[in-house]
This record gives sequence, C-alpha cells and structure tokens, in this order.
Amino acid sequence: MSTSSTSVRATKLTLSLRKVAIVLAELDLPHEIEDVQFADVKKPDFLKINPNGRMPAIHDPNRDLTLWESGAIIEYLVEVYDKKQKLSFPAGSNEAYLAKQWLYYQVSGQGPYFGQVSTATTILSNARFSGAHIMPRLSFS
Ligand SMILES: N[C@@H](CCC(=O)N[C@@H](CS)C(=O)NCC(=O)O)C(=O)O
Repeated sequence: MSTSSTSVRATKLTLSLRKVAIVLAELDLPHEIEDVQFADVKKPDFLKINPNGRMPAIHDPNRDLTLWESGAIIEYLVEVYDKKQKLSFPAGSNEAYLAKQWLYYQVSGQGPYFGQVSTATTILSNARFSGAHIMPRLSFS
C-alpha cells in the first residue's frame, strides 16, 4: 500500500513534536514538518486546525484526518500504521495497557512539568538579559 505524506505542524524545537516525529520515523511513514512559530498558534489560521491553539497537529491525507494532542496522534499512528507491531503490542494485552499507562503519564504529568520548566527558564533568562525584574521583591524594614 502506498502511503501519502502526513503533514505535521509544529515548531521543530518542541518535545511534543519530537515524540510524534520519532513515531513517524520509526514506522517509516513519509511526512513533512511545517515549522509553526509560537507566535502563530493562537492566530485564526492555526485555530482552524486546533481550536486549543497548541502544537503539534497532523493531517493524514490517507484518511483525510486532522488530529491534535500528541498522545492522541501517537495512538492513532500506532493503531493505524503499526500493523507489524514494531512499537506497539496486541490490543487487550497487558503490555498494551502498560504502554498506554506510560503514554498517559508522559502527556499528563512529565510533559506539562517539563514545559513549565522550559517556559520559566526562558522567561527568567530573557528577564536577566533585559534587566527586567519579573519576580516580586519583598522588603523588610
Ligand atoms: N497536551 C498537548 C500540549 C501541547 C503543547 O503544550 N504544545 C506547546 C509546545 S510543546 C505549544 O503549542 N505551546 C504554545 C502555546 O501554548 O501558546 C500535547 O501533548 O499535544
């Protein structure tokens, strides 16, 4: 079966994109990555793709399906394209539920915490360069 190229929209820097890109590469699925800037994800063009204004999002022309949320994207790619179970396990097996457990842990716990650290680090380092004081100062007399 020939597979048309899936388009992935996300800035190349984000961890959420890397997870999806790794799955696409491991499954040998042709794809192209459209480099979306952070500044653009809350604009109307991107909100038409993901009303939550976050990346990554994919469009799979083979099924005319647009999807967002990295966990949903990964589950979709694996269920539809990992027929030889290179990255997945038989549906209903204990291993399949354990894999799901780790996926949910990553998207609901580890991912957001790492995101907060990355955002805070960026804000703090920008503030240091600009000389701005973004942290409230306490003074005692
Ligand atoms: N739960 C979402 C999180 C997506 C997310 O937070 N993406 C970040 C980049 S890693 C983003 O689009 N940030 C832009 C913004 O929030 O304005 C997923 O796993 O896809």
